Formats: sequence, C-alpha cells, structure tokens
Amino acid sequence: GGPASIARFRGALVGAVLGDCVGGEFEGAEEVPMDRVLQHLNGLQDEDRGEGILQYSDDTAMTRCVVQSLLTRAGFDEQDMAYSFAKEYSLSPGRGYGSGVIQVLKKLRVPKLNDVFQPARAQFNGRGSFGNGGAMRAAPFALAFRDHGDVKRYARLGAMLTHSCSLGYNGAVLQALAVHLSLQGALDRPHKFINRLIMEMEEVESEEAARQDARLLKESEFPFCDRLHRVKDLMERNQVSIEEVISELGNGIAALHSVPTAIFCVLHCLEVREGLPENYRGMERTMAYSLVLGGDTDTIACMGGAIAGAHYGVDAVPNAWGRCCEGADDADRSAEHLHKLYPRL
Ligand code: 8NA
Ligand code: MG
Ligand code: MG
Repeated sequence: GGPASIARFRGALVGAVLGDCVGGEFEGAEEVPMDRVLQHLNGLQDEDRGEGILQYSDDTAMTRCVVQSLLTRAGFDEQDMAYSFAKEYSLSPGRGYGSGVIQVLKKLRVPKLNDVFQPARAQFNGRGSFGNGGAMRAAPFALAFRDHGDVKRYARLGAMLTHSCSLGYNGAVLQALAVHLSLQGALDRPHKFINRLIMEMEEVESEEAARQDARLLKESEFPFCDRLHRVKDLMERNQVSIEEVISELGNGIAALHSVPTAIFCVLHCLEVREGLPENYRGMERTMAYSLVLGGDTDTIACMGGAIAGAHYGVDAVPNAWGRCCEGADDADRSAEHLHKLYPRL
C-alpha cells in the first residue's frame, strides 16, 4: 500500500502482537539456536497444533490500553491512559510485567489521581525506570498522530506515565518515530531512514534532562544516537554475527539495549540473509532474526514487528501465524479504527 495505507496500519499493530506472542517462548534465554526458532515458527503452521494459542504479555496488554485510550478520548489523555494501565494490571496481573513497574501500576489504581506522572518519578530512588516498557507500547502513537512533532510529544508523555528516566521515555520516542517513518514508506530507503532517526534523536537527546540522565548512568552523551550510529555501521557490513549484534546493540530489558536492536533487526531483514529460510519473506525474517538474538525476545520482536508490519503491511503476516496469537484479531480491528481517525491532510 501507499504511505499511511490501512494495510500498513494493520500490519503495525498485528506485527507487534505477533512479535510479543511468538517471542514469549524465548524470553530471557541467553542463546537461542536458529533451529529451535524455526521449529517454533514452523509449529505455527500446524492446523491441529496441540499447544493451543500463544498468549500475549505485558507488551500487548499495555499497547491495547494505549490504543483504547487514544480512541475513546480521541487524543492523548494522561489520566485516562494511566487509569487504563492500572485497571488492566489489576484485572490481569500475570502478564509478565517488569518487577519495578508493578509498583507504579498499583499507585495509579486511583481514579482522577492529581499527578499521574508522580508514581513513575518515584521509581528507583527518584531516578525513574530506563526499562523498555514505554517503548514496547509506543507504536499506537504513530497511528494516532500524523505530525511527527506530535508523535514525539505524545509517545514521550505516554511513556512517562511509567518511565520517568529519559533513557526509558526516549526509547519510546525512538520506537514511535521508527513506526511513523515506516508507515510513510521510509524503509524503501534504509540509509535515509536511519539518518533521519539519528537526526531526530540528536534533537531529542540534546535536552538537559537527557544529558543529565546520560551522565548519571555513565552512558555516552547521546546514548540513542550513539547506538543508531552503530546500527548504521552494522548495516554497511556484509557479514554480521549474532554475537556482534548482541555486543554492539544489546538484547536486554533497558530501552537503550533493545529499541536500536529492534530497528536493526528490521533493517537487516529487508534483504535475504544467509541462515534464514529462503521461503521466508521480510516479515518472517524479522521475526526469526529477533528471536535468535535471545534476551528480551518478546519485546524486541514486538517492537521490530510493529516497524516491519508498518512497512510490509498486514498481508505479509502469514495467516496461520496470526491465528495462533491471542489478540491479533483485536489489534487488526483497532488499527482500522485508528486509520479512520488518522488526521487527513
Ligand atoms: P520496569 O520499569 O520494572 O523495568 C524493568 C527492570 O529494569 C526493572 O525491574 C529493573 O531491574 C531495571 N531497571 C529499570 N530502571 C532502572 C533503574 N533506574 N535503576 C536500576 N534498575 C532499573 O519494567 P518495564 O515495563 O520497563 O519492563 C521491561 C521488560 O520487562 C519488558 O520486556 C517486559 O516484557 C518485562 N519482562 C522481561 C523479562 C525478560 O526476561 N527479559 C521477563 C519478565 C518481564
Ligand atoms: Mg512482555
Ligand atoms: Mg519483554
């Protein structure tokens, strides 16, 4: 489809659910052999698979809250979104939430809380969380706002409801921007795409709060820009090993160690790659490649799935895979609703 087509919208949200559901199998695993990944993915083709449906985790649970809040409030409403996260957690606490964020979600379970950003600010002795929990749910902001300034602004605020450290919320800004650009067709020119992200993040990371958090955590001055430059270096190489990707970009639960990784997975898998099945197309390659990296596989595949889905569109998601994932149909319908509301030029 063309820029911001309905197929791209649906691909973004279905791709995110797919990544979360198929990635759950390997979450926290240190090393994941490719044959185990392929076995897992091939199992999704079985019409009468015994394992049943793959459940979604916190990534999708919170993404659904973001979508519902953006739709029902027709825009960003921090009180509504915060309460929606808290309610979802209390109804379904066993979705694999990070151990820190649970405390925020419990405090947010008060309707009409005066300052909904306060519980997040109290995390980790006032430093705030740098986990990828803000980034994992950032895709819908790219589907609700057309202007890239709005995408940045609201992705940031939406993440700050649980992640007040700039290394947490700026990961959400980066993820939302990647989905935004992908929706516009920007992945047709991968080098331009990565340069654009670097340029955007240079502006984002020059803010004083970001500089201060980077210093405090002993990161480089522009941590996300630095990682995006590494993504660019890896893109320019013919051969890249899994070990190098992990050591250069990371595969952990920090936004800094997972958002640039997810972006790299998508970029790397735009082309046919050795070691991945020849019958796989871009979407399947992105999923398989995110899983062999190990670590926070559900979240990396979820973020990569959203960016890749916005590029390839929903038709690139194998039907059998979609049918195996809890919440895929729902994500598909939500994407249609968001597309109807997407501001027209
Ligand atoms: P979070 O805000 O609780 O952060 C996740 C974890 O990161 C915390 O529990 C801490 O260990 C650490 N952390 C974050 N900020 C700081 C800080 N300032 N100082 C010290 N430590 C810090 O939760 P979240 O919403 O960011 O969750 C992120 C991930 O956790 C998601 O991938 C989600 O799926 C989940 N999760 C991951 C795994 C895994 O093995 N990778 C397992 C279960 C849950
Ligand atoms: Mg999860
Ligand atoms: Mg995770």
